[in-house]
Amino acid sequence: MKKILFTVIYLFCVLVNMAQTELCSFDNYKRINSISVQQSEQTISSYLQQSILRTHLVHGGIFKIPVVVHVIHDGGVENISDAQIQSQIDVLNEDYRKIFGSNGFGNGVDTEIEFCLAKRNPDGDCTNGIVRIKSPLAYHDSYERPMLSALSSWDPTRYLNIYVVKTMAGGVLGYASFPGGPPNQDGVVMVHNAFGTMGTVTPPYNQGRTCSHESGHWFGLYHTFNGGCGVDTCADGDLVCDTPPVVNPNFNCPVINSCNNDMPDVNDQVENYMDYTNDACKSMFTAGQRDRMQATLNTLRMGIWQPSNITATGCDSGFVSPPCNVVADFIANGTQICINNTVLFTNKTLNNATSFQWSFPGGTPATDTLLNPSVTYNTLGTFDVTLIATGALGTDTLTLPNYITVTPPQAGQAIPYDETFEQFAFPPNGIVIDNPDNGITWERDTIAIMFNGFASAKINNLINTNYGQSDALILPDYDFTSFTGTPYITFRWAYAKSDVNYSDEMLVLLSTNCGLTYTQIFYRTGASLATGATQTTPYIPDSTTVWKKAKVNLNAYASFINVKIKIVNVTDGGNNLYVDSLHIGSILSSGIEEESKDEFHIFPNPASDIITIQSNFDLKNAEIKIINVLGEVVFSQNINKTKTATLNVEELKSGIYFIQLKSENIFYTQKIIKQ
Ligand SMILES: [Ca+2]
Ligand SMILES: [Ca+2]
Ligand SMILES: [Ca+2]
Ligand SMILES: [Ca+2]
Ligand SMILES: [Zn+2]
Repeated sequence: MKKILFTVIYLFCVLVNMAQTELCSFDNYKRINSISVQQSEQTISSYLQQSILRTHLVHGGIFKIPVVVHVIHDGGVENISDAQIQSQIDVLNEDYRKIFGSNGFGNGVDTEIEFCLAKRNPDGDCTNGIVRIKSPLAYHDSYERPMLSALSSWDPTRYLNIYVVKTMAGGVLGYASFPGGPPNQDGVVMVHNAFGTMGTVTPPYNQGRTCSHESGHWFGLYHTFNGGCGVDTCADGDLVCDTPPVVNPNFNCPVINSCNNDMPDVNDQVENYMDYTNDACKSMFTAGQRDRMQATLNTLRMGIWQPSNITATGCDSGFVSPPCNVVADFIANGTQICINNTVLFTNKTLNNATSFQWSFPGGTPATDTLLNPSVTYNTLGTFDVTLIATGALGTDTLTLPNYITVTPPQAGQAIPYDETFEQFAFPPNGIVIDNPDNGITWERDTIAIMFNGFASAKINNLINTNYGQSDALILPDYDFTSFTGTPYITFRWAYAKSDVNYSDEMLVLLSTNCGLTYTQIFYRTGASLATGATQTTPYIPDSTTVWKKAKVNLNAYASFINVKIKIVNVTDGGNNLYVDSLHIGSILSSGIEEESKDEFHIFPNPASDIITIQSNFDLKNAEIKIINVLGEVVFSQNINKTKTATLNVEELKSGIYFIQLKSENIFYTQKIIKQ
């Protein structure tokens, strides 16, 4: 197939952000998981205080860490070779063991930690410790971290899970979890071109040190610049006494003395793996860092290095790996579905299978040989799925009995639908609240000046510390088929931020396949969400005029008898978000409500070559993706600080696509037809 070429032409002047980017988003993880990090910190610190002997003497040997590498790719060069993965494991061992003659032989210490690609999986099957999965999650954003674990994860108390992805949002090279954090986020995520020392790696992050850095976080280390200079060189900063304090991340490989509160006052330790300097600059962990990591291994990560686990994972020195037969494995994106919908199967077969034979009783197609097939179920019932995988040594068969259940969709209620939150009962009118953490959630408010009447729905983000948590107003299911006219969803909202740097988010999600997948139809955060000035006190709308109007055309869903819609708040500890005057139906033509101008124009549609995207907002750190009907990303391009961009889709196959525009302040999807 001919290679698809795309160009992005900026019609407006593009300001290039010259500031150094964040290379590792661990500090974002730390902020979001601040409570569990504090708890783990207490465990690590108290172990270090109580331990009179050096912790590694308590253990008296080498801490071996079984590793599984999940390569989450999109079929391109990011599906890196076994040799590139092994080159990263080799660097980890050189750096953590301070191997003589290697790049890791700097001024630091031997941490007595060793890494081993697992030779047995959690079921005891033979493996090379590498899982390869083709998935849209190859384009990674840190909020999708639990989805990576749901796709592929080996028991994190027994394996260090390392994910290698194609791209990471914001140009980040990697990040890691802290010990004792949420199990579905445990491990390290790395971009493929900073992983290992060969193949796809690109300078100056081509010597495997990003992974040495990220696994340092996983063992309980902070950045050397954590908390800036601080006052006390032991109790502040990275809580390691023998790393000199550093005020800001260092890039490249400078000679610099950024803090003068250390005694004696020495230069920043730019050679330390836990700074942001280039790979060639980095060569050491200190004794204090070794002790912190070993404290973690003696407390929060006790199980992983126990001899029984080392034997079970095949990482004991006496174990000789035989050639491994394939191990068939797969996962579906949904198993309880409505009739006439399409299920995506993702192949997770281990050990380099060369061909696949699927069977889908009740599905279309009934058989397939693709890596990741999509199967439509037009028959009611409960159905098995079977995969026979073939490799060099033979075949393996996996049948999941009664895996897919197909039911008829239930007709929703007729529209129009209106809710003004005036009645005392909450949630009203068939609305259900989804509050996964059983903490702060949507409530009825009667204090603010409402857009309509005396009450609205509100969520208090100001006191919500469970950052990243979603709370949804799940609206009743609707039947759009009996409605004549163009259906819209409109509502009013009010919001103010509490901090210039952080903002909560509001999303509206819609499903036409009984909840199998949701499409984001509306998104606001930051400046595009705020209706009032940033304030650290509770935001209370003081007039009807501050309320902004959301309006989304739902005509694309007019033929569905079961339409699910939810309004979601994703908290970042910001401020109150209010929702009122919810309406699903025609646009009210009272003459009082002036419709806000549409904020995006993507034209022409249908298109044959050049598509223009115009926005009323400056698109900050935006990513444009073109996604096909299977959900596969066929194009992605970053733009920054521009209002207009053009794409050339000349060589794209004819058909239906979605253009997805995502930036710091906006999310927008539009269906386009390529002629
Ligand atoms: Ca220090
Ligand atoms: Ca200093
Ligand atoms: Ca109201
Ligand atoms: Ca909640
Ligand atoms: Zn880091």
